[in-house]
Amino acid sequence: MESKTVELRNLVKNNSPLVHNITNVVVTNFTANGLYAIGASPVMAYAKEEVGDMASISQALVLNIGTLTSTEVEAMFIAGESANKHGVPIILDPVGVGATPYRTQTAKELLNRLSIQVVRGNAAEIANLIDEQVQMHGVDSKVEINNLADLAKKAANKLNTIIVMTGKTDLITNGEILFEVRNGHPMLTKVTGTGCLLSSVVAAFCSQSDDKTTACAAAVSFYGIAAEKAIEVNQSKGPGHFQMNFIDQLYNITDETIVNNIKIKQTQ
Ligand code: ATP
Ligand code: TZP
Ligand code: MG
Ligand code: MG
Repeated sequence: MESKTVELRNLVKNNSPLVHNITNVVVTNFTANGLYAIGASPVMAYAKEEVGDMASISQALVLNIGTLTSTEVEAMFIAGESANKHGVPIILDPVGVGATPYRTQTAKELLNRLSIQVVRGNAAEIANLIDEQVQMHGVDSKVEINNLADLAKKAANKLNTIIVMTGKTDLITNGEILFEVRNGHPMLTKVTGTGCLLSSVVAAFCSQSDDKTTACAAAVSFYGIAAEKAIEVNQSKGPGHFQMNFIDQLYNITDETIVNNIKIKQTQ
């Protein structure tokens, strides 16, 4: 996985894939800056009059329901249908699914009506998508869930998509093979939007490979290594400096650092 991760990171950097994000109002700027830092080209477009055109010229589409409104949901379906028609991969971030019925119903409807290649969320969000009810604390998952690998595989099979289930250990599965990624740092949980930005980084990596399960694992590991390195230069200053240093590491991280720090294991 070392060479694959390095290769995909450099493909993103050299090809600057256009990533169309329909995302939430909390994380828009952080997501755009994070995508620039890895060498991708971000675009945020929400108007129903243009999202179909924008999705059609993009290399990946991210649908993030973090601050969804009915107008935005309408735009997500138009963009999603266009992406499907033009072979553009779709990554869904089901932020807060399980917190309110509207979020849960909307995410399920997106999965039913569109062909979605990857769902990236925390364990509670993934569980709630397949009706294994788990309590949500707003947009955060607060409950320990046992048998995370079984849950991820079940969700992948039931929803017919790749599942990227993040937390202390990240699990990536297409329902058959399963990768465990142990990179990352708890400080990522102290900065809003680190999950959302990861979904967009996953989108950028997926745009560069037909083997999307491997691309997801590579993206998640690369992202976690950047967090580990940001802590090393953070000098215990806290989340504010971490956020800044993390963006810098997404930009600066070397091939050698990736090779020396990668923690991906294929366990199934
Ligand atoms: P939540 O709302 O539950 O925080 P999220 O959408 O923000 O979910 P996370 O699961 O926090 O998504 O994942 C975002 C990033 O943070 C991932 O790279 C993940 O590996 C990392 N991460 C989350 N928790 C930890 C942890 N305890 N230790 C190390 N890395 C973590
Ligand atoms: N409220 C609605 S969306 C959002 C908040 C705080 C951002 C969630 O970001 P993440 O990446 O899931 O922590
Ligand atoms: Mg988080
Ligand atoms: Mg999230």
